[in-house]
Amino acid sequence: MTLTTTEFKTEFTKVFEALYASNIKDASSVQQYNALGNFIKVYSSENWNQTNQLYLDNQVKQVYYFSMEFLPGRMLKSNLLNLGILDTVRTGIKEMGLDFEEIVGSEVDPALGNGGLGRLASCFMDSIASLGIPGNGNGIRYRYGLFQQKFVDGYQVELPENWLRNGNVWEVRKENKAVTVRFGGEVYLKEDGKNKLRPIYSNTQNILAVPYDTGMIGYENDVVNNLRLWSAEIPVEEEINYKTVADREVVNQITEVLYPDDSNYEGQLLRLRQEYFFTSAGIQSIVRFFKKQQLPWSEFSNKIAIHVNDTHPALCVPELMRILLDEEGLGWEQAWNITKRSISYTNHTIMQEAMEKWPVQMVQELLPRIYQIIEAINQRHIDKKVPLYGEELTYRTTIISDGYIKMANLAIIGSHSVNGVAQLHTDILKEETLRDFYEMYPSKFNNKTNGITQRRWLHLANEKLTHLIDEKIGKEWKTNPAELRQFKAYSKDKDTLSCLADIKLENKQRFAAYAKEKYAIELDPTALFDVQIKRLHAYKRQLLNALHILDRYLKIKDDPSLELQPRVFIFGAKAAPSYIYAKQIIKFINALAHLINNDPDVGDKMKIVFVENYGVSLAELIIPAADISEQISLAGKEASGTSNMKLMLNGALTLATLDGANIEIKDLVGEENIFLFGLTNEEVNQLNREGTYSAKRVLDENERLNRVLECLINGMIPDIEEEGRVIYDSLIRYNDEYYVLKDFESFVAAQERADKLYQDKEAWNQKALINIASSGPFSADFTIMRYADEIWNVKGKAIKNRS
Ligand code: 26Y
Repeated sequence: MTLTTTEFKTEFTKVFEALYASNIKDASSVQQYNALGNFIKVYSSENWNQTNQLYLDNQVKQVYYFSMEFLPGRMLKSNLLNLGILDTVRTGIKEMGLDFEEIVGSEVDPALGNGGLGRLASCFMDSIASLGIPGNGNGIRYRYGLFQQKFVDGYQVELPENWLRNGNVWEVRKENKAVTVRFGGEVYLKEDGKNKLRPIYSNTQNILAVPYDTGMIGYENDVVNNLRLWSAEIPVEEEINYKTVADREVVNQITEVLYPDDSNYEGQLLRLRQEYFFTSAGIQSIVRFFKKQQLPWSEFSNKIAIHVNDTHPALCVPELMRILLDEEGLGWEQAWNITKRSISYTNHTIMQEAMEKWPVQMVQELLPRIYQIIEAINQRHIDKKVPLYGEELTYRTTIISDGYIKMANLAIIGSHSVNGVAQLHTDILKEETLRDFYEMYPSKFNNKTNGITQRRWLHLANEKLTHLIDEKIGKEWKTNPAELRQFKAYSKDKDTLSCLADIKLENKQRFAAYAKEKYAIELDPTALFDVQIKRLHAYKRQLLNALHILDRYLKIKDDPSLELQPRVFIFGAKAAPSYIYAKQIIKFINALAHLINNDPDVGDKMKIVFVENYGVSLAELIIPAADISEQISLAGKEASGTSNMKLMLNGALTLATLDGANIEIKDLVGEENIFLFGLTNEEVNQLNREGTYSAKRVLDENERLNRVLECLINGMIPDIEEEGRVIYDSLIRYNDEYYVLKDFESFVAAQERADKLYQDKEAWNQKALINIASSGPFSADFTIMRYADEIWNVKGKAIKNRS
């Protein structure tokens, strides 16, 4: 299918007029965006339909990626790119006298996730479609996305994110595909006359799950897969039972808000409801689809792969069992084999507080039949494993213990594959966090290092760099990212290096213009741009970054004539609303920013920009402008990280601990092209084992650090009396759980190495180029190929020359 500019203009105008019955030039940019979205939907609908039909006709194996979070980002431009009509449409829009970027910018960025895990799910959707793999996303259509973050007096304030305020052009409501999800009530098992026990339910609350489908358009391959998000509604026949607003609220609530917390425990019951809601709806629709094909049950796991993105959808295990046992009448062994063979699980964190567990009583009351099944799975696990592994080990792996249901245990026992998201993370899972399971099921464990889609994170976010690469090495890298390594040949080419520098400067100017407009902060685009963008967590150590900034500030105050490499420090981070300490760090950094940005002694030597409401769209603005990528988590804590990959792909140099995927970045670029610092995972483990670490001693031995910490409590930074004290105490009184002080000196030394290198522009640009050229292996296309081959056993469309 080719589309000329003239055809586009004609078709687009038609769509617009049909929608708004008015003149396009008078329309608002939201209306223009809506019309363009509709045009794209129509343009791609044939492929969407055909893809579906093709999968059905050929009875191909399909993947279902279950995720509580998706962070797709704005979709207009990426859909145009993948359809191969970005340039045509852009030109057409321009010729019509409209502003393309303004139209693009009027799309609301759907924040249906918290952070890394949700964005990963969306990168995966892009790669699955682009590889022509028959794949589907399954999640929740939250009425409100992750809160909008505002700063008021430097404090984070959360506002509701009404992302559907202008409607959503991409989705298609499919009420004909709705299913019923059952909660609560009582259940008992009754002989059905055919020697089978069937459950009898009473007093259940039945909720209608209505799917909204969104096309996931593959890159120039005519494939359109499906992302299915479920919304909770009152079934029409039950309207009569909902007499009060409060009654109705209980139902609406299920898909009302994204659980805004990726660290702590809150609103447990609601979250459990959400998890069962989208899991049950998804599994029901899979089984319905499978039955339509009239294949024997033995074919189920040859046709269907169900992937659970962390434990949030782990109820897939008992739900599939329930349907197979209760509704389809299969025996336990057969149902169990089907379940295990179909389901696979990714772990994304080793942080104990993010390991999901539900009180037994809560599950019993909310999901009585599911509870019975979990109990039976647990009992069979014990009966089978005790003779093989003994009681002690087996009881450490049970699903139910101490009055809780452990979701990771359920996911591991009920699946055939368990993977971590970077090599170190997988090693830690095997050796520490999930060690007992590794002993029991060594062959289930495997690593799948995360990846990112180069289409969004380079092609769209950094078009100038894309053109430069195209010009030098051709376009092959777009479908085979390994080809990016060809770019290395230009690492000594002065012309290329200077183009690279110009592009970086332009991207920095673009960010500077944003900072000026939004925050009235003047930035010098020739300064070094230092970027840390990720959720706010103690283990990610934004605090370490801030202490280094404070240290520099003191140096300037001591000697205002000091020659320092000018720097712009950019932060983007949301804190979970209930995570008080994280919010205190935000306040501290904002107060520090205020002090430094307004101190005439500092001038252009240092500026701090803490952007509000960091998300996918802001990442697209910030990442291309970065010189340094801060990846400074305490070693062993960050499962993988993915901003590290995006920043590297855009030519930032990584300043990092040996944590998560940073280690793999180091292996690819070589130690001379990365700034490493800090404790290693082994060293952290050793310190933890010895238990002799004393933050106070580190402080006593380091005069410079001592001065920095004093500033937290001596009033030098206005308006942080409480926060400064709490942070100080976390470091000294509570002995610095994340070894911020221990790593301080080596962090500062790494920063000094970075400053020094930045003086030598050519050397710096060379390293930037090597980083770009080495980032191919982090393409999500490769990650997905490995999932497809090694876990899901699904095939993509014939893809040329990928290695
Ligand atoms: C239990 C619930 C509160 C919860 C909700 C969300 C627990 C965890 C999460 C999200 C975790 C997450 O985003 N983890 C990140 O996953 C990325 C993708 O694998 C990793 O790159 C990153 O290191 C990890 O922190």
